[in-house]
Amino acid sequence: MQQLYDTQAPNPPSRAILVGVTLRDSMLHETEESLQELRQLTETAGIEVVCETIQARKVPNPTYFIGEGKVEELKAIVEELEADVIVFDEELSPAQTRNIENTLDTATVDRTGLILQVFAQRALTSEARLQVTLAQLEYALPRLTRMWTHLSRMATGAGSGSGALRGPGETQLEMDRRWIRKHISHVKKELLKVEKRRKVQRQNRSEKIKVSLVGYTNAGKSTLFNTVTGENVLAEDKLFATLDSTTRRVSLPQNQTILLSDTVGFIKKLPHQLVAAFKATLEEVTEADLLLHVVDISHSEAEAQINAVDKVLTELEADEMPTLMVFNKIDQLESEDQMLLLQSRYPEAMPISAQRGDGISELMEILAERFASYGAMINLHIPYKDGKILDLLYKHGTVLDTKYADEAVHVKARIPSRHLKSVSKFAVTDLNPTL
Ligand SMILES: Nc1nc2c(ncn2[C@@H]2O[C@H](COP(=O)(O)OP(=O)(O)OP(=O)(O)O)[C@@H](O)[C@H]2O)c(=O)[nH]1
Ligand SMILES: [Mg+2]
Repeated sequence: MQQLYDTQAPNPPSRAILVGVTLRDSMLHETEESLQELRQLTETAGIEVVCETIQARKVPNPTYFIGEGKVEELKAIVEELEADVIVFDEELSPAQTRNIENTLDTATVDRTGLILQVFAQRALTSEARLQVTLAQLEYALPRLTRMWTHLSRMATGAGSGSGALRGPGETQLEMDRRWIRKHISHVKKELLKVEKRRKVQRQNRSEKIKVSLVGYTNAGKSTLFNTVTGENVLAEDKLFATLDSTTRRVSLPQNQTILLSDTVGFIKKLPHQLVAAFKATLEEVTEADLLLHVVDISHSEAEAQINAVDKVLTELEADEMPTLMVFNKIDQLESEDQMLLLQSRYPEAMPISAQRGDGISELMEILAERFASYGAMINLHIPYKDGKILDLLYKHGTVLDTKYADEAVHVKARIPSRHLKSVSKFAVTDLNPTL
C-alpha cells in the first residue's frame, strides 16, 4: 500500500484535463507557467495531458472552486476526449473534490494530490516510501474520495487485518477513517526508528563541515553533486528525480574535507504534509554549516523558483542559515538578461555549469575560503602506544598526512578547537587555532 493511484490498481487514470484558475490577485502568465509545471508533474506521473483550460475568477466558487458553467463545459470535454482524471492546479477542499467528482463522474485530484502521487512513484528507499505514505495518509484522511476506493477495498477485504473489522454501529466511512488513523500511527512509529538511526549517523558527523545542496526540483543539484564527488547518483530531466539524501566526502583546495549532501528538491506549493513527513531527510538541510542554493538560471521562472525555495526554507526554519547561491546551467542561457538582473540582486552568486564543469574549481576555492577558519591545523608526533589519539583525529578531524616512523606516527591534521586539549601534549609545532 503505497500509492493512492496505485499503478497496480484496476484502473489507474491515463488521460488528464488540467484546470488552472487565475484569481483576482494573480496574473494570467503566472497561471500559465504554473500550468506548464503541472503538465510536467502529470506526465512524470505517467498520465497523458489531453486538454488544458484556464478560468479567470474573482474568488473561488465554494462548491466547485471553478464556476458552474465551467463545470458543464468540462463535462462535455471529458466525454469528447475520454478523459479519466481532472487535475486542478489549486488546492481543493475535500468537499469541492467530492462535488466535482460526483458531477463529472470522473476522478479529481489537486496539485497536492498529484505531487504526492509523483513522490509515491519515485520513492525508492524504504525511508522515502514511509515518508510518502505518511503524507498520503494525512492527505487522504479528510478526503476519502474516489482516490481512496482501492485503499478502502484493501482495508475491508478479507484477511486485511484487525483494522478491517467493522465495529458495532460503525459506518463504512468511520471504519475507513479508523483504518487510516491506525495506519498513520504505525507509519509514524516506523519513522521514529529511522530518525533515531539518522541521529546516530549525524552524531558521527557532528565535527565535520557539512554542506547541503538545496534548490528547486530539476535545478541540477544531483548533477553538481556528481561532478564534485565523482559519484553517479540519478540526475535526469524529470521533476523529483531525487527523494533521498546522499552524503559524500569532498576535499577542498586548502586540504579541508567537507561532507556534501544531495537531497530532495523543492517546488511551488510543496504540500505541507510532505515537508512534515520528510522531516528526517530534510534534517540534512537544517543541520548543515552551509547551504548551497542551486538555481537553474536558464529557466524563465528562475526568480520565482528562488522565492519558492526560500519559502520552503522558512517553513523548515532554515531561512537564516548561511547560504551560498550558485547560478547553474549557464551553458544553456539564451540571453544574459535574466542572469544580469539576478546577479544585481544576488551579487555573491557563482555562475557555473554543473554539466560542463564551468566554474566548479572557483566554487571549490570559495568554499575553501569560507571554511579556512574551521578548526586548527596541527602537526603531531604520536607514539604507537597512544593509537587512540589517532582514532580521535580520524573521528573528529581531518587527517591530512601521516608518516610512519620507528616509534611514532607523524600526523598533520585539522581538528576542531574543543579537541585541541586532548591532543596538545603530542603537538610538535605551536598550536595555532586560527589556521
Ligand atoms: N545544460 C545543462 N543541463 C544541466 C546542468 N546541470 C544539470 N542539468 C540537467 O538538468 C536536469 C536535472 O538535473 P538534476 O541534477 O537531476 O536536477 P536536481 O536538482 O537534482 O533535480 P531533482 O532531484 O529532481 O530535484 C538533468 O537533465 C541534467 O542533465 C547544466 O549545467 N547545464
Ligand atoms: Mg536530484
